[in-house]
Amino acid sequence: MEEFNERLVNRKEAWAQAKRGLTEEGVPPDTRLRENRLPPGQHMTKGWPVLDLGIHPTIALTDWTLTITGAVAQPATWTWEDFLQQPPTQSISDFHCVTTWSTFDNHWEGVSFRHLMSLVRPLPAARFVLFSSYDGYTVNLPLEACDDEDVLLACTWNAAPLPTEHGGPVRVIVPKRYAWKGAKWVKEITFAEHDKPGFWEVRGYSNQALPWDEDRYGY
Ligand SMILES: Nc1nc2c(c(=O)[nH]1)N[C@H]1C(S)=C(S)[C@@H](COP(=O)(O)O)O[C@H]1N2
Ligand SMILES: [Mo]
Repeated sequence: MEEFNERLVNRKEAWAQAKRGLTEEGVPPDTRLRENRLPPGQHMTKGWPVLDLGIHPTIALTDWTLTITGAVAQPATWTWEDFLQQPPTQSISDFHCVTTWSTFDNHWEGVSFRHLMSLVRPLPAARFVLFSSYDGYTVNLPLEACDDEDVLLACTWNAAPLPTEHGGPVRVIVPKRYAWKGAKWVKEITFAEHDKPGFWEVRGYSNQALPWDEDRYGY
């Protein structure tokens, strides 16, 4: 097993520690619909930077599986064939990394989270969703953040297969949260009664991660 890029992890962790409890004033919600598409403190970047723990797992499509488990009526493990058999969905969204870069108008195609939910049927007690990935990464979200029309398991970006370094074959996209909430190389999705902070959430980053509230850091 490769090691995480420890310098990067330490740097981001120290940054969150220094900034603990700080938020900027949120901007009015309608602002984002007009001229200003950049959440506070963000800048637009060219291209699409790669940001992760430094491990890029290459998973042969024949070995790839996605397990959906926990507080659901119908747990599932999908092979790549199973994934391709789901109805495809498309969505266009902006992407905001907590390190302040943003990209606009990403075209995603994949399987919508709502479709996945309709198959596995979360139990009434399920209130959180925990994602884990082939690189050892984990991230958590409230169920209501995932139960949204623009949340998907993406396998293409701008009409091409999602490159490995960006989380291919399949990554999660949650446009209304900072990008760390979207697990690259997603391997397992667990519906849960209780929350469980993920990789960055235990290292000083916000549990909610709302870009328009500049909600970057934990307390
Ligand atoms: N599995 C996994 N997913 C991850 C990460 C990671 O390290 N591992 N990094 C997160 C962070 S901090 C960001 S900003 C985005 C970056 O996605 P990109 O490299 O495609 O730009 O992925 C998120 N998802
Ligand atoms: Mo990030």
